Amino acid sequence: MSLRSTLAHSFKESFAKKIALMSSVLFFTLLSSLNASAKGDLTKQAPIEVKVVLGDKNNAMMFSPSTIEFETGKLYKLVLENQGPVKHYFSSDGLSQSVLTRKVQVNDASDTPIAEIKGTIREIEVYPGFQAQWWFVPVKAGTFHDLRCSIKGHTEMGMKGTIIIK
Ligand SMILES: [Cu+2]
Repeated sequence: MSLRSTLAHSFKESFAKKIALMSSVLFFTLLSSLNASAKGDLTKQAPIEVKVVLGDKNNAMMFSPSTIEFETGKLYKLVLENQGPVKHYFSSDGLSQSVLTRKVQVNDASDTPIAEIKGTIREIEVYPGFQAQWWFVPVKAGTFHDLRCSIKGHTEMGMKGTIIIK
């Protein structure tokens, strides 16, 4: 090999090495930015399940528990289960204005999802013997004494509660 071709060869080699290095740097930068966006998406966490029972078999007008606590930045799957013989609402303006809703999910009797509702939710009506799931991330702290069932007379008979977001 002449000196010129040796130089050309080593130049080619180092150029190829540089390209390989640059593309692996690019690849890892891309990978870590993908990771960062997955970590940054608060709606993609494993949900914390919280269950609230509406009414009971003796037709008591209550939420159980009637004080419900959440923390900002965590994903919740709030399961609203109506155990009473009449329909009930779960309604809190304070909660609805302090969360980012991912979805409301309704499952059939075999627990297969049959509907997902997306958008801002203000209140949810649950029929006797059924449940609905409200998936949300609280984004604002506060204490709200406005949880109630908005069916005529139910709030007055005790169907009310408090929501605390820390
Ligand atoms: Cu009610």
